[in-house]
Amino acid sequence: MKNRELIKNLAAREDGTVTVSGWVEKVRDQRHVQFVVLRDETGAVQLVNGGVLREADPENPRSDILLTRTETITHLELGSFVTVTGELQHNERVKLGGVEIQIETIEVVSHSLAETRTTPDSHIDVRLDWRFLDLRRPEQNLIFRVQTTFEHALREVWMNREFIEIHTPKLMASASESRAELFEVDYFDGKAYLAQSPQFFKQMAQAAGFGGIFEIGPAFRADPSFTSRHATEFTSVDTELSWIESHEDVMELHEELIVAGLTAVKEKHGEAIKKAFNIDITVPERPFPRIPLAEAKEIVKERGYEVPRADADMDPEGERQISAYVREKYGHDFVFLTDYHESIRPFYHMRSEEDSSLTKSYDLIYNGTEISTGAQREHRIEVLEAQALEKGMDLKELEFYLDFFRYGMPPHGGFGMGLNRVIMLMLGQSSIREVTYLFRGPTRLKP
Ligand code: AMO
Repeated sequence: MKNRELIKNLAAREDGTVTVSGWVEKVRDQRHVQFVVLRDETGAVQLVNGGVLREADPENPRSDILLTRTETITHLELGSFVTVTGELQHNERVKLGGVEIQIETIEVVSHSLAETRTTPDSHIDVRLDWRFLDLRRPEQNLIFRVQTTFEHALREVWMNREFIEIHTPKLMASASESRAELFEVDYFDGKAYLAQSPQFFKQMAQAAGFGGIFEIGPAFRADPSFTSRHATEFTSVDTELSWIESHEDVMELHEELIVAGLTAVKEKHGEAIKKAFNIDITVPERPFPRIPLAEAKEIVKERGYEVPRADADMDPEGERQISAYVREKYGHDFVFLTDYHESIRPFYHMRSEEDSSLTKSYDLIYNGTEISTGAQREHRIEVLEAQALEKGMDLKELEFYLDFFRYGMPPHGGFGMGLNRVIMLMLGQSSIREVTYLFRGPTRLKP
């Protein structure tokens, strides 16, 4: 609509006739005056019908118009989409933005059913069943604006570095991560697998001579768990670059991206985030603290928590504990855990020159939860094959991937980061369900 005014722009506009469109958030139908709160994607405004007429008045030439308008408002269902034209008036006493609109005409463009399907206090499953209604809340809208800003800031870093954006296939012939979390689908006369990560294909871009690349796209994991941080489909932020000397180069790029993302979010949405979630966005100092995994486990143990298996990755409580330590000691929300034992890392991670039982890899922990895994990759085909065999992998199935390394491959590395987890932790949300547009889990495929 050409003359439609966005609600956020009303306060800065002069008094006069305006047209706004949105959905009905509240109606107060009093004897002599009616109030409607109308919300659009940018804000909410109070509409006033001062010309209430409850029954026809032959003395009043505008009787029909006033009566119809009054009845329309009396019967307005919450959630209906309407277009209103009226007189914008600045009025400091109006709490909602200091303006109100005296309604001249109101057109119900699309009616809502009258039932309340979900409220902010409804159970999360009810809210997800009615996700489109749940998302009408301004805090929910803010989450996705923040995500948009964050992604945009990352893209700017990649663009400045002249990285290439790639879109890798999500149908694959083999697993790229643990087979345990693999979705298998019928594919004509055979089987295909949903991509768990663009891992192999971002490495292919290195063999293709692309140098720096990135992708933001879906990843699928057949993970049956119901935790607050697992989804069966999530958005993976991936990057890979050539000619690195070690995983340290990957961590530096990672820091640059995180700092750019949080700076942009703070600048653009800092105030709104404070108001909606009572969270102060902090832009982290570089370099982020780095702690070898073995040392991190010791630190956590000294704090009274022992990670159950000595040869395993940090568990969630261990991650919370090490984050608490880093916050106390360095005042930092992020920590890189480094030097993972090869037994808990995939075959494609490069091993350390000093200690071949360790990998040149890291996990990034943010506010107590892992958001990322990164590494220098093994680019020497003989070593890569040996590592794959050691892990019991089928070289035949990996043949297409191993070929990438047989015709020249520069040293390279990269990381994968769960976008939904980053946004959840940034905005202090209790679950990945809150920050995923449409969550997918073991028992949720709808809507
Ligand atoms: P990894 O398996 O650690 O590494 O995954 C990278 C990041 O993806 C996110 N993530 C998930 N988010 C939501 N639900 C899930 N089920 C889920 N699984 C993973 C996490 C995790 O840190 N190829 C490597 C990355 C690399 O080395 O480049 C990989 O996939 O935030």
